[in-house]
Amino acid sequence: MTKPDILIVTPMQASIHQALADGYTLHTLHDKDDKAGFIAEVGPKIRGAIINGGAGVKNEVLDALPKLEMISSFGVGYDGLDVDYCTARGLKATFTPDVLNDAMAEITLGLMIGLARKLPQADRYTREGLWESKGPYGLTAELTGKTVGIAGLGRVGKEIAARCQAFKMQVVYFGRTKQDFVPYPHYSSLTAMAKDVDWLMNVMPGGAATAKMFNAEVFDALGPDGFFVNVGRGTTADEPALIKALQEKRIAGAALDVFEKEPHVPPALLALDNVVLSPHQGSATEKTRWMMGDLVVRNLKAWFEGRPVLTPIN
Ligand code: 8YV
Repeated sequence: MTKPDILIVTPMQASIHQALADGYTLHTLHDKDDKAGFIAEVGPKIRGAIINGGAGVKNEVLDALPKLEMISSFGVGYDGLDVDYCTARGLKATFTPDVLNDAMAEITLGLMIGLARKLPQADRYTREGLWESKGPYGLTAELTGKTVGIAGLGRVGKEIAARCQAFKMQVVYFGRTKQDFVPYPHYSSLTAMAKDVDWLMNVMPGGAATAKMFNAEVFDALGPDGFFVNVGRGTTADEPALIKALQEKRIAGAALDVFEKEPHVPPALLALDNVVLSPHQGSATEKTRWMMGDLVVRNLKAWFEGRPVLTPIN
C-alpha cells in the first residue's frame, strides 16, 4: 500500500518526524522558498496535514489540497485554523489538549511569583553587585491572601486555580456560563471581576470572539494595585492599552507569556520595569512538548489506520 502523503506546514520537532518516517511520506512546506510552486507540485497527493494551532494554515493552502482528509494540529489553541471551513469540507481536525495542563500551570505560578517578588529584577540586582554596594533590594508584594480572577476556567485554568489555592489565594472566575460543580464564585462580567481581584489571569483562547477583550476599561477596573497575567493568547489583550496602563501605573504590573504579534515584543514593553516577560514558553518543557508531539502523531495515525481520532476538534 502506498504511504499517505503528509504536509508539514510549520516546523515540527524531531520526535514527530521520527514517529512518522516509516509509514508516511512527509513533505515540509516551511523550508521551501517557492511555497506556491511546491504546493502546486505536491498538493494533489496530500492526504494529511500537520500544523501549529496558533500559527495555523491559510484556507488558500488547504484549497490547494483536494485529497486532504485530516489536519493534526499541535497545541491546545487552534485559533489559526478555520474550523468552520474544515467542517464544511468534511475535514477532520484534531488538537493536543490536557497533556500541557501541568506545564502551563507551572509557568503561570512561576510568572506570578516572579512578578510579585520581582525575581528577575532582584537577580539583576544581585549580579550587578548592588546588594553589596547599595544594600538590601527592598520589599515586594506577596501572593498569599490575595484574590485571583481567572478568565477562562478550562482545563488549564483549573490547574492554575488549584495551584493558586496551594499558595493560599482566593479563586474566582469569569466565563460566559457558570460551570456546575465548580467551587469558585462566578462572574459573568470581566470588568466586574477585574474590579474585585488583585490578580487578573487570562487563559482565554484566541480568535475573533476574544480579540482585545482585556482593554483599558478592564485595566482601570483592576486598578493601581492589580496585576495582569496573560498565558492565553496575545490577541486577547489590547496591547497599546496595556502598555499605557503599565506606563501610567494605572495597574501595578503584568506577567506576559504571549504577545499580539509574536515573536515581536513592543519596545515600550521592554522598557518597563513592572513587567515580567516570557517568550511563549507555557508548554515548552521537554516532557510536555514530547507528549504534545506524541498526540499529534497518534491522532494522525488513528485516522489513517481507520480508528477514531483521540482528541477531535470537529
Ligand atoms: C505552544 C500553545 O507554545 O498549545 C498552545 O495553544 O500556544 C503552545 O502550547 C505552541 O503551540 C508552540 O508554538
